[in-house]
Amino acid sequence: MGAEPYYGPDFGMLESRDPEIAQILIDELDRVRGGIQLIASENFTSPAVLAALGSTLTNKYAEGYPGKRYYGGCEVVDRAERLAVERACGLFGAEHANVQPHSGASANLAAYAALLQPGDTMLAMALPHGGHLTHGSKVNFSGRWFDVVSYGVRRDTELIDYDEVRDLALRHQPKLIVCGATAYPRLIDYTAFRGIADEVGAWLLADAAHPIGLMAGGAIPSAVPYADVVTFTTHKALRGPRGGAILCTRELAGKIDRAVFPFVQGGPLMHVVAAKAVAFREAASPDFADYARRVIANAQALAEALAVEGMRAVSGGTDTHLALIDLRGAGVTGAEAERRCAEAGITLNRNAVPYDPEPPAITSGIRVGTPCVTTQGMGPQEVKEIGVLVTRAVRHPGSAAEIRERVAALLAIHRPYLSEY
Ligand code: DSN
Repeated sequence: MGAEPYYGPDFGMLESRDPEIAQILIDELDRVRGGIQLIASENFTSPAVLAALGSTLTNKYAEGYPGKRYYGGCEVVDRAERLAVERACGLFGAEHANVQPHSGASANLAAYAALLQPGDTMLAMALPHGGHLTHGSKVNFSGRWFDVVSYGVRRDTELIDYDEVRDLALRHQPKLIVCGATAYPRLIDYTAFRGIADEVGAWLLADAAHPIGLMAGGAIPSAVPYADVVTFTTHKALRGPRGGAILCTRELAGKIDRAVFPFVQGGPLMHVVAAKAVAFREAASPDFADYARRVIANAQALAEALAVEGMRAVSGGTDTHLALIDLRGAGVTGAEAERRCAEAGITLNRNAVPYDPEPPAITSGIRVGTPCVTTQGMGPQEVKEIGVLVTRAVRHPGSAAEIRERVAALLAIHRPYLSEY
């Protein structure tokens, strides 16, 4: 193509002032551009998002909220936060948004702080079945501070067992029910969760970090009309800066805001807040709606291509941006598959499959996602080829060099961060 890589705003300045760090930026972008990125929780932000991130807004202390700050001189950054909040509410049809959480984990911590007291019972999806650390893992604050009851997926269908969720809710009477996952390829039935939460008088929190971009693009049903609180990250399929956010009902707005600041966080990262506003605006465009639909079509094409090659998708496929592949039939662990794919120029992560006999550091599965390759402009045809390459890399480690050549051929046409981006 002959186009130069785009290393970010003011890169020339960085190169002259700090060549060591500039070299790290070059090496990282070269790494990304030199392989296929299938990590389901990653994406390539736009240059506009990068420009907001690399801006002087990083300098400003703005503890508090627009119009109610604990520092002077916040009148300009207030405009950025108000826009971010307004755009988030408009994009998702939410009554209230808090755009300050630094991450998905701090968004969840704040949401729990708003709704629970230490020792209260919450019901959430088990990490080994696709949940998240902050959904009650013993090694996380959520598992240490709350009485956590976990639900999972059925052994036969590998789908959430809503009967089990209801039984557990009736038996344990949780104050909070959490729905949402990091490695669940199917749609979540928010109507069913709402019904169960109402039956036991629990709050319903949807952790939509993974599917939020698909919801923003209207490609899957939104959790917002059903959940009291929706937490999410802005950097996955949504394609914004690394960070978190919370949507909630008007009724919970004050509690959520006080939980984010001053309970969980101090000063917000105003450059990130501005970058979130940019991403929300981008996600409201018809192009983004088309992108969200293509992400799912690509994930389905990838899961099908892997299945044709004998690599089974958990639950038989996907409705979203990711597929979870069970490698037990292939006789390779997730850790080994991750390593073999990396050698062949394909980046993905090992992941536990439901009822996994292997420990979390090894696992019996891999998770593959299509937000990155779709941003690069790849479609089902290219993605099917990627499925063949993943299978070959996993099954035939000796063929890494040959696979790298095919990866390079795909990337020659679909390379991220070109100068004409
Ligand atoms: N680490 C994220 C993921 O990869 O799914 C979730 O926090």
